[in-house]
Amino acid sequence: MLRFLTAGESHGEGLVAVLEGLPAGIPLVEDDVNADLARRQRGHGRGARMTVIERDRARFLSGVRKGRTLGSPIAFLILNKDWDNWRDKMSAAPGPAPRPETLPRPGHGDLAGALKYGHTDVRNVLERASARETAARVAAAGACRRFLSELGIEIASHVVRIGAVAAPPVPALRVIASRARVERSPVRCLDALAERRMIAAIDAATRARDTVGGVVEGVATGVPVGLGSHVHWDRKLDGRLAQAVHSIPAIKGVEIGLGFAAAALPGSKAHDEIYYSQSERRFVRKTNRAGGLEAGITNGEPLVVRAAMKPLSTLRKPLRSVDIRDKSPGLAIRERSDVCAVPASGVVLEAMIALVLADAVLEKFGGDSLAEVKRNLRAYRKSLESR
Ligand code: EPS
Repeated sequence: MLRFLTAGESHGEGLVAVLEGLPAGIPLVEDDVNADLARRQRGHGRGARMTVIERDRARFLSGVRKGRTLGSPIAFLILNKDWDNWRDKMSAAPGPAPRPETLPRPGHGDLAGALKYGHTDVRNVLERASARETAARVAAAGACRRFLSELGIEIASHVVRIGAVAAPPVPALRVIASRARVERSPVRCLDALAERRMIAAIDAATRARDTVGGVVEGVATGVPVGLGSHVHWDRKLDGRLAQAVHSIPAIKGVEIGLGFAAAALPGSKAHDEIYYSQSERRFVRKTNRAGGLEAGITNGEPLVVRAAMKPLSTLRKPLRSVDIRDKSPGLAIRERSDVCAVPASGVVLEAMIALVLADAVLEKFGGDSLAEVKRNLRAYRKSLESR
């Protein structure tokens, strides 16, 4: 239904995304996308690249005319300001190669990528393994988010853990209602006490020349019953979400609803009992332990997805490594990087949720124009009321 590709090296000239399959007639301006790009750059613990050098903005090269999508592929271009500093090292033109980087970082793609692709310079791997690529995803997802919001589907995220500091749980509807507050927090956390302790944890990691990971939670409200399907493994929406979220760099775990905690509970405490609301004329739950998904199908409750981010693998006090040229021991390469990118990863989590949901919506409700999708969704909702 919906397809998207990204291209671009971290210190190349720029990033490109192509999104194909969005219907025509969606109101869309570059600022819709740029707002998300700006959110992705922020967060306590980001390094000089994000805070000083880049000011990400996407240009639409195609697919949008006079503020509305055309139904044709939308191409996004984000230029890297850092390119000016890397032009010589990263140029596509033939010429002398700069000194190769040969001491792979444990935890990064450097070693496995170099072995797999036959590279003798790990820069040929790390440039694309960099989380810089997520800016292109966020741009494409910004268009999906605009589409979904036309259908009453809203997506938000917040940070629920940084290192050893956890924030208390927040109901999905409150996360959506508190979006502005999340953005005012330097760590995108809704709890003031946890926020202070998270900032302190990042500062401690900075002082120790270390890095720190965490957990982000993404929620989506207004999601209709019936996205995804139970009938086949690759149509299950929980599986599709898990794949998409796991593909975010440094994400090592994905949970939906109670997630891993459900394994420790008895069945009587792990599910959401079913009620019928006469006034709303729909089936309702008083809890949302399933995180809005049962058997791979959305059940009409808010979607709740968490992602665990490992501490970034570029350390100012590097770990032991081996030189891939002569196998001699050494310390891993030390790059300028972030101490903590957990707040930013929440924005990327929202992006992946938006891309997966937009695809699932189009699968269920089809339509070449926004008006057609809305008509199909309205008719479906009406049919549910008469059940
Ligand atoms: C990254 C290293 C840092 C981060 C980068 C991801 O970049 P640099 O090496 O240029 O300082 O800032 O993140 C981004 C550029 C971004 O847009 O999120 C890495 O090695 O993954």
